[in-house]
Amino acid sequence: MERTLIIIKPDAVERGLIGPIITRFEQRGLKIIGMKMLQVSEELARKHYAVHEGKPFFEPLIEYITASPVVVMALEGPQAVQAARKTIGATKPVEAEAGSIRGDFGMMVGRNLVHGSDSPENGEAEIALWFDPSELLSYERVIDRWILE
Ligand code: DAT
Ligand code: MG
Repeated sequence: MERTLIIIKPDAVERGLIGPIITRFEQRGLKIIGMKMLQVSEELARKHYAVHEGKPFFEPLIEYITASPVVVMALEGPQAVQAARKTIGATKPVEAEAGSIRGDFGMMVGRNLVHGSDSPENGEAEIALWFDPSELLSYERVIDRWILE
């Protein structure tokens, strides 16, 4: 089983899209094993996006992700990273497939609604950055045998 970190970003929260976005992941069959709403500190934002430090869009990115509350989720499933990124769509919403979250709700790269980890290793590292172990749950869903073979 793989785990991935999802962030429902400030634009999605402000636009009232928390529910529809969570629904996409739920309907896909990904299991929510942690979820909370928080105001992101500048320190956490800089840590989360450290790989982009120095790029021209870095400071606007930090401003964006700290501008209003976010909802973060830890999701679990087979190939959860790839499944979630397909559900999210390409980084630039105009290039994202229709049917993906960014392809259905977004227009601009700096307002692209959702974050999803880009590898299983980063999924684990990002979940460790955003969640305390006590905030993560292990449970069986009775529907799992109808989602997972
Ligand atoms: P993703 O969020 O699809 O994983 P990423 O990790 O390459 O994309 O970049 C993180 C965020 O940084 C992305 O969601 C939006 C912003 N970003 C990336 N490339 C950008 C660019 N060329 N111009 C402006 N913002 C960019
Ligand atoms: Mg990324």
